[in-house]
Amino acid sequence: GLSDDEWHHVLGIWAKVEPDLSAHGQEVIIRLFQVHPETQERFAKFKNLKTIDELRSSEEVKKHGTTVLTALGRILKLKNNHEPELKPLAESHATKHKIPVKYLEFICEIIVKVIAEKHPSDFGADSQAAMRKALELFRNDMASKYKEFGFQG
Ligand code: BLA
Repeated sequence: GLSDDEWHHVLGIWAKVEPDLSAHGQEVIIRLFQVHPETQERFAKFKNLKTIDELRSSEEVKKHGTTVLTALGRILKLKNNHEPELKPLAESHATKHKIPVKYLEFICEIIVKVIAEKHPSDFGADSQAAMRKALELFRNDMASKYKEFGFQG
């Protein structure tokens, strides 16, 4: 797990993200699809969006970005005790969406980059390191739950 000090960093920067969660979420999803186009293929509902303009003007993309960051925020706020929140997410991702752990790594890296771009003066080295650690904890626990649900990830 993370120390109290590390969680303090994580939740401090998250408080800066939250007032504009949907803009952050939209940017994360669009960036994910641009940098790793194979991830877009996982979404039946986004397969028709071919250009950056189509992605930018899609309310559905914005909505999914908000869903993702809302879920992540709830998990982060539970700190080291995120299991009750994580379990249903791991189940849907293992059995229904079948999202490889590699893709979780992709999106976590992009989340750090997007926050760094939008909050250059509030997301220093210590905060970034703490956020990376929190996201690694999230991914590792998703990966072990995946196995419980019979998905090798
Ligand atoms: C759906 N993803 C969801 C849902 C939530 C998240 C809460 C809706 C409820 C559910 O189906 O369980 C949460 N998604 C997250 C979180 C992250 C995220 C917390 O990306 C990352 C921090 N899911 C992934 C990744 C992909 C993904 C990396 O974690 C794609 C590469 C896909 N999530 C995915 C898909 C759906 C989904 C395909 C269903 C979308 C739909 O059809 O509505």
